[in-house]
Amino acid sequence: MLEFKYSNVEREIEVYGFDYAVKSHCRMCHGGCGVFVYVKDGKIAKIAGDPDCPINHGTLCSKGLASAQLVYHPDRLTYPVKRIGHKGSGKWERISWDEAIDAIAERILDYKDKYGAESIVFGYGTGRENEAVIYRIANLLGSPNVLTAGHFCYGPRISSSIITMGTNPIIEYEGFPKCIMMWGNNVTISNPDCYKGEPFSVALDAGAKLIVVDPRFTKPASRANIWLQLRPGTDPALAYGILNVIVNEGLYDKDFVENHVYGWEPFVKRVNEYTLERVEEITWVPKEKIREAARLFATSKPAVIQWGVAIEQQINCVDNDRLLMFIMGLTGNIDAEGGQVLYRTPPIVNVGQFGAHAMLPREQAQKRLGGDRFRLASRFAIITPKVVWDAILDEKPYPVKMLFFISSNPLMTRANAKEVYRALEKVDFMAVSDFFITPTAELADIVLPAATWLEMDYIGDFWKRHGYILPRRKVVQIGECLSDHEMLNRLGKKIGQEQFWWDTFEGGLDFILQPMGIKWNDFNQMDYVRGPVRHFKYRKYGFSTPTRKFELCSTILEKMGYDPLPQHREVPESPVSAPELYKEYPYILITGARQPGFFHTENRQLPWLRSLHRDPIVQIHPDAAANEGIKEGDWVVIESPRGKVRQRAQFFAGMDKRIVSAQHAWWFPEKKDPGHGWAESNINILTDNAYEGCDPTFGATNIRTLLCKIYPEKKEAAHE
Ligand SMILES: Nc1nc2c(c(=O)[nH]1)N[C@H]1C(S)=C(S)[C@@H](COP(=O)(O)OP(=O)(O)OC[C@H]3O[C@@H](n4cnc5c(=O)[nH]c(N)nc54)[C@H](O)[C@@H]3O)O[C@H]1N2
Ligand SMILES: Nc1nc2c(c(=O)[nH]1)N[C@H]1C(S)=C(S)[C@@H](COP(=O)(O)OP(=O)(O)OC[C@H]3O[C@@H](n4cnc5c(=O)[nH]c(N)nc54)[C@H](O)[C@@H]3O)O[C@H]1N2
Ligand code: SF4
Ligand SMILES: [Mo]
Repeated sequence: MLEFKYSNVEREIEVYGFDYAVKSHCRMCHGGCGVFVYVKDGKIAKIAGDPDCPINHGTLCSKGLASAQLVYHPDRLTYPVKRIGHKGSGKWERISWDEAIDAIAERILDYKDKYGAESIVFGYGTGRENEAVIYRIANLLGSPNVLTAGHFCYGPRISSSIITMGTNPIIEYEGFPKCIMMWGNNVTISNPDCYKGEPFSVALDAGAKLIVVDPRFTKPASRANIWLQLRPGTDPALAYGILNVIVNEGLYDKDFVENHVYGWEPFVKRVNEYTLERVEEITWVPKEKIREAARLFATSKPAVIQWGVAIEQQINCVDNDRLLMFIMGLTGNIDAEGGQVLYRTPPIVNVGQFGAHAMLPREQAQKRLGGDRFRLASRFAIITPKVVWDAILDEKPYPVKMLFFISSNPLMTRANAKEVYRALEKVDFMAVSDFFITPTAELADIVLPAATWLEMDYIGDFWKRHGYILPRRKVVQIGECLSDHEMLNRLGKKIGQEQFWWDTFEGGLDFILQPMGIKWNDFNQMDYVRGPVRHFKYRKYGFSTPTRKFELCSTILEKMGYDPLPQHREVPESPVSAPELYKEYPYILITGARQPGFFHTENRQLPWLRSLHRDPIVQIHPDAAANEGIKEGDWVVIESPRGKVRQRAQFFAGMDKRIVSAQHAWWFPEKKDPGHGWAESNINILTDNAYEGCDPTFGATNIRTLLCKIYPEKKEAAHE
């Protein structure tokens, strides 16, 4: 049995009278933190951090600590339901699992027969460790359309790293980087993907220098040696400014450039187009500061970039990602100790292989919605949501008849929410798998009750790039809830895919582990497994790209007909690109800075976490607020050309007066009508998804940088 090495688990059990503890890994966010789950009388009594876990070293965030409030929440859906009234009526009837799976299977087979498998769209949100099963069922069915958050989150980072250097470089914090550049990220709140805030904080405490690139004075910015307070959406220009200094002052790694990069000359030419004077004008960052930051970063070894999603939710998405990788590469930090390592996972069936991408017939892949336009995204099986809404609303290029969302709340989280609503209202049939009947689920025909991370066995983190896999262990069973893996395992067998699924999903876990020569029952006895860690592999093997080099000029993008070098594009709605609109909407709106207790639309029902954030908050500079007649705490209206919503004003002097920063994903589960207030404060009513505003290669929507006006709600009432 597992040992509880340095922790005081046995003592806790004795002193507090728990019955036993289960060692597992949290997944209230993207997951990874090691936990002990204490059980008393068959119920989860307490969750605590596992000091032996190399991911979190015993630390946990508020969400992890509050997990039991999710598991036992009285509003949770604990059995399958079907809608009995009209869409949005809020009237549901209990059905059995067999009825639910049969009804969904019947619809799938019927639409496939009449309109082709492409008329069925599977969807999920951010990484919930179910993407491998979702792609598997879709690919085996022949549908090329899986709608994820991947167009504007993580997908671009992974894809652009693959085309540049073969895989995604991850910071080796245990190698103690000497300088950290935190770019559009706030890791101590967000703990995203492969990262947790704790190792970052430990590296800072150990003396690492810090450069923060953020329009807002965040907590990390308050600890920074240099804060680059850029105009939102101008990241590529700023990155080019930094590269300009690195190239022209000869601060780059000469061996790396001579032997390992592709496209150096055209790249240098492009770099020289971005003079520091031009960059200062575009970005609002003084050129001296850019120079200082470039020198600090390039002369500290090792140095790393802790990058975030802010740079991906813009028109420059993929080019932003690539430029940051160029800074890492040219300063010699790729695959260096304490730099950004191209980790290997243990030998397992990876997400792509499990997802059965190779089994999607070519002619079906060619039907992928938006595939002609967003060619890089399509190569990685990713689509932008608007193509789905268009296919439902206009039936172009062909009709989409069925949606199956498994762990997503797109009405709240995708751009142009009013259009999303119209599409969800119109679609012929929709199934949803979730913990609650969310505003999106209210528009479904069938809702399936999903199991939380405490209710399933799973191989945690096997989709990540840090090289670890972590056993997640089932602690309790709630009602009839099933993991997404188990429910899709059942559904797959009903739609002609019998030979590709298992008796129970434990067979799927065995399949993933097969290359290691072990089964789930063996892995279940382990703490974790990590792939081999080796540095500078490219010196021996080259990079895993078409040229075997680190590609500054992307041969893959060039072949697809794109500019092979990154460029700065002005975001479509900005004071520069839309001066007339700016007169009417005189603030730059940024959205979505993460809040500790929530995970997008999640956790607003959980008492501990809601008590951290009671109302939706928009930050405004006190001078701007004075101009608009707004007092701190007022409910205000934020309005863009697409609509308006209400949030409460919080004064924040740590950003330019021309910027306001609004929270995203707000709905009100405490409102018991079927809308649950989805349109009141949902900032995505204001965001845009027009094709012209999307990243041309990936279809990322511009949800971070828009124009808006803001005024007291009282003023609005007086006008009406
Ligand atoms: N304006 C604006 N919009 C944004 C962002 C922003 O910064 N600004 N950020 C965007 C980003 S980066 C992302 S990734 C998307 C996220 O978008 P989504 O993933 O759609 O957002 P969530 O609210 O996390 O929705 C997840 C839903 O799945 C349920 N759920 C959680 N875990 C599971 C599970 O294991 N199984 C099942 N079946 N259900 C589960 C939850 O209850 C919740 O209802 O939002 C984006 N939207
Ligand atoms: N608690 C919590 N944790 C989460 C999530 C959550 O909802 N809640 N969501 C998860 C998901 S799916 C994701 S993708 C990650 C994202 O997590 P992070 O990558 O850390 O992103 P954010 O906190 O959204 O934004 C980071 C910073 O970007 C800044 N920013 C805004 N616009 C710009 C810009 O144009 N340029 C630059 N350089 N900076 C800008 C904001 O001011 C903010 O401080 O967090 C994950 N973790
Ligand atoms: S950071 Fe994520 S994995 Fe860690 S405790 Fe918080 S919610 Fe759980
Ligand atoms: Mo995300």
